[in-house]
Amino acid sequence: MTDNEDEPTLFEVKDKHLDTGLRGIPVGTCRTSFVDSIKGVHYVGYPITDLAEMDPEDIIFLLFEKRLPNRHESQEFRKDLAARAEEMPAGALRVLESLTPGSGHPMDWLSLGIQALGIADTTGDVREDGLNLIARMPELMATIFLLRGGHGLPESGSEPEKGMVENFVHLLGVSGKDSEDMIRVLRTFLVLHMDHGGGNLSTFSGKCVASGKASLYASMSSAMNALSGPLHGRANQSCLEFIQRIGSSDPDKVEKFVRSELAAKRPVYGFGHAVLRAEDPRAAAQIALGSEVCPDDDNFKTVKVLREIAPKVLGENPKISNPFANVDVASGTLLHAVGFHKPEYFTTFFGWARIAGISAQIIDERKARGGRGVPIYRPKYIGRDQPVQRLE
Ligand code: HAX
Repeated sequence: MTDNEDEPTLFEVKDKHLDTGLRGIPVGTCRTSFVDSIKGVHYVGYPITDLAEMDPEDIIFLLFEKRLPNRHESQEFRKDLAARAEEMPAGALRVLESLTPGSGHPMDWLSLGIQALGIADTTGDVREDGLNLIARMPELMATIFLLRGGHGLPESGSEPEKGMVENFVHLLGVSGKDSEDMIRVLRTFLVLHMDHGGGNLSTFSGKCVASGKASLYASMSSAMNALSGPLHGRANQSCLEFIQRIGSSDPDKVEKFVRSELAAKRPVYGFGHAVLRAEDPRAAAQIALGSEVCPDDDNFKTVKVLREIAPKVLGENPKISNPFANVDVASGTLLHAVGFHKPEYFTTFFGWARIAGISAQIIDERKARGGRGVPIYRPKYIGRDQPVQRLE
């Protein structure tokens, strides 16, 4: 691993590690978060459950500055984000108006919207661009929701001083009692999804592209494309669809359903993880929130029963490294319960959240090596099955 004999060997790459998607192979350092296989993700050392109820803006500050803000800093940071949102080059989003409502997947619209904002307003400074994009996400998200639904551009003017989530809900035209639970669930959703170490596919992809000195917007658009895959961010959409297919909270029926899905070689959504080896604390946090916000929701009742039954059934198969609930087990159910009825939009919330963590990690990588930055990514691939051929 290292030419320097004084340094410990971190990992010896063997033939069996090739073609495994870099599983477990150390490639860098991450200052924003780490994932403990039992205790889950920690942001800058804080366990995620300690942060779940905090303001999303304060958590963005934490990921960028590597410390929580004091009250004054928190207020100033929110003002800064609001000012950046006011400067949004909203005309750039007209490109989304040219798309047919309902066409494609919302993640494709998100990726395109980010590129459009970048075309209009890249400063070239990844920190500036990251903060600008974070500040402008509520309006971009609301624009995507409304245009895709055939409702035209947001009618209510943007009010970024309300807060990011509050402004998004306001731009959707939701107000009063209906907006309260929506805001509560979305704020927690954003905090829980902002970062998850350095090696998850979307974060890694964003940093890879950024390492070639691409702009923050181009890097983030690539990250969103990576997130859109059904094995990655789009799993939260599949999870709600899975829960709705169960359609019962009768324990016997739930168990029968889980067994029949496994027999049909289909995934039991909301369970298992590549790194975690216990229930994801983000699942527990969302189930606790659901018990307050939507205890009588039918999907939520199914989630609670599934959380008990699925680990027992999955645990019978020794091949499955982690039979416990993951972050996606309840997130879609909560979003549905507070009024977001179309699961295909759920991954855009994940993307919105992740922009904070990925931006912070890109900034950190640009500062590495005394400001020279992490060099352009270039892992090694071993040539195989390619005998030298000479032209006659
Ligand atoms: N249902 C059915 N089979 C499962 C399973 C589950 N929940 N979890 C693991 N397995 C299977 C795997 O498919 C794999 O089978 P093969 O050997 O035939 O390939 C075997 O058990 C061993 O898998 P593993 O080592 O325990 O887990 P992986 O790292 O390969 O996979 C996954 C991790 C999250 C992809 C997997 O657990 C899964 O498919 N879960 C269901 C889908 C889901 O909830 N995804 C969201 C994950 C959260 C996340 O990261 N979101 O971004």
